[in-house]
Amino acid sequence: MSIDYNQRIPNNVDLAGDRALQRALEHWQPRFLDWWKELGPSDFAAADVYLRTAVGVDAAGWASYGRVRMPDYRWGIFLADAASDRHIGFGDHLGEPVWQQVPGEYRSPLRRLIVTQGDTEPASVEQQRMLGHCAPSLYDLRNLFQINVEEGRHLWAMVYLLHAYFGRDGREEAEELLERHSGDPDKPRILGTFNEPITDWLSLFMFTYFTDRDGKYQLKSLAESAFDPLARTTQFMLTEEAHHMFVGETGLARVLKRTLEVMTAQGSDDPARVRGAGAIDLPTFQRYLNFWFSSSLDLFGSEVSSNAASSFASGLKGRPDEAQYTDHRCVDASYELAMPDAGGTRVEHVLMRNAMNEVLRTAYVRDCELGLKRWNRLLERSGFDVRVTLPSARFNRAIGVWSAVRCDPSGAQLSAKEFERRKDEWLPSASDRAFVHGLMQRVVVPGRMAAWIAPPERGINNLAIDYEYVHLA
Ligand code: BYC
Ligand code: FE
Ligand code: FE
Repeated sequence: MSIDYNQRIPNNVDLAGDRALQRALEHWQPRFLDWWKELGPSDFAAADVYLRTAVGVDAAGWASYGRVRMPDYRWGIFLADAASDRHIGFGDHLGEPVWQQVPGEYRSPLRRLIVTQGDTEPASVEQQRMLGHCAPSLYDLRNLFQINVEEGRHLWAMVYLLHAYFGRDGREEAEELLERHSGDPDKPRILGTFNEPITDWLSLFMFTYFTDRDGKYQLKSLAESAFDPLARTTQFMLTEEAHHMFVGETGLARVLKRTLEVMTAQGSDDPARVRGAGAIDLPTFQRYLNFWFSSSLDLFGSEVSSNAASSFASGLKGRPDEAQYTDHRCVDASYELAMPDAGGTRVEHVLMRNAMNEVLRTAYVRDCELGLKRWNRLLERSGFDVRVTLPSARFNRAIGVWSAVRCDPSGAQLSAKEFERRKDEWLPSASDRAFVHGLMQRVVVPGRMAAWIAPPERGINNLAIDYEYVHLA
């Protein structure tokens, strides 16, 4: 079904055919807009932004570009086309037809998954709301706003499911998605990373590389869901997600490129001299990476989780690309897990179903490594010996078995006191943050870049890099 843009809420779910649902969502719409005005991008409401909007869910329609003011963006409900004759691909219901309604016994865990997913979307917009004021270029400013409007749409995607399939509870949850706020001491967002402040662009690029990538893995596992409307909506969200991770990967590559230019010109990788030239030194880059990677690892939940086991068993949440596996039930399969034990480790065999969070996390780590390989090729070519690395998954964890002990980035355990003493070597210190903040100067001349970042290799949608991607009012 094509997207109907003549409706107040653009959609491809025949919203007009269900008056009660349409009214309920039209009632929620002004609340969303109020939230956007209050907690979306600070200022810039009058700016014309070169944005991508979906006009169809197929390859031809999902990326249509034009100039839009953000408050006029057409947030809507877009589901990937239904696959005919889709069957459940994993768990106890393997091979049964997928569900178009929520089975009563799974209502509450399914709602919890949808609410948790939905909560992250507006959280990220809240986290990023001040960044427009210190964007390193108009190109980057546009990318930030593109991500922000799409995360707003991802909230719509989950709110649609809550309204359409969860009755009164769903409507209440939809209200609460606008009432919790990132970093709010009384009503914080659900997951840890989404309460961390993002007030500089190095953090934004780390977040879009590492945290949006958690989004990719979670969405991919929800795209396998037996609940077909959830599978279809997350499938379409994944097409938008690719750009968010692109911004992270290329943003970080551009930071490194600029740093390497400075290091080459000076013939030295001395952090103080790199900083003196207005670029981000590699140790600081590595500490930001350590922070956002370890925080994002927590988003997968505990290594051993009965929630994860029942989500898999009941067909609510599968594994990314479930078709790659041969055993889709995982009834007897086990998983070897290294646990901390008296300063060392011991291996425990746990049921595969209970280890699903760890299965996802491991796939995620492998995906994260690809970017590091590319960045390290830049470092290699520059002739310097330094490399960037992913810290051990045991480092700086707040969730799961490794949260009980302190480890250094190599994974070696140390005392809490020792960790405290050395943590500024491994995580951004107050002075790192002050330095990075000091670099964040706004650049608004088309084609110009802040001194700490190299220009992108190409513009958006084949436009020039010096195209005026945002026309400031
Ligand atoms: N922080 O059995 P456990 C995205 C809680 S990102 C705080 O270990 P479970 C995006 C957990 O909620 C993708 N709390 O874990 C990216 C539970 O609490 P309750 C977001 C945490 O349930 C960038 C308790 O600990 N999508 O889209 O197996 C920009 C014990 O739970 C954390 C999803 O996450 C944490 N890090 O798995 C914009 C998918 N981790 O219920 C957007 C939906 C765990 O006992 N969510 N807890 O009070 C899920 O699949 C699961 O809820 C989780 C946790 C994987 C998050
Ligand atoms: Fe999202
Ligand atoms: Fe995203």
